[in-house]
Amino acid sequence: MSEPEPSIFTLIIRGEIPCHKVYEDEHVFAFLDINPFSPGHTLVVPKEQAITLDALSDESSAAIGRVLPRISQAVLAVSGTVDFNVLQNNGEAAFQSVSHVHFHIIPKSEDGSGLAWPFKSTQLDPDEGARMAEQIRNYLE
Ligand code: DGP
Repeated sequence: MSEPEPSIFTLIIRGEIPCHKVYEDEHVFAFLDINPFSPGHTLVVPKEQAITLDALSDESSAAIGRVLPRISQAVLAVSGTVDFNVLQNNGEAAFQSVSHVHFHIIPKSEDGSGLAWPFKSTQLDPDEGARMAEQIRNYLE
């Protein structure tokens, strides 16, 4: 099978497009978002070019999980914030614009910069909830 076209993040990881890098290890690369929601807004990206999180290997997932808290601590310390969101979009309808898995670390400051709440919630129906949870448990077995 032929290699996929490199994503813009793969080009950044390879050093072919400049970025403000903040972290790199064998599996993970992190840099400042070019369109920050707030100062310090950072993207944490697996070097593996999976498009969405559900397609990411266990190895890359573990590597991301290992460093997300530590990179968050650094972003918070430097941006002088305490609150933050970790945002991870998958698919166009879910606001993903770059087809390469990435986690946003977005400081939320008291002056209001950062993410605003755009989501609409509903009430979980108990029967539907029981059915859905059982199906997911079965799938995971
Ligand atoms: P998402 O909507 O979750 O796919 O977010 C993609 C983010 O990637 C968006 O916040 C802007 C950022 N981005 C896109 N292209 C570049 C780039 O070339 N450099 C940097 N630093 N960030 C980029």
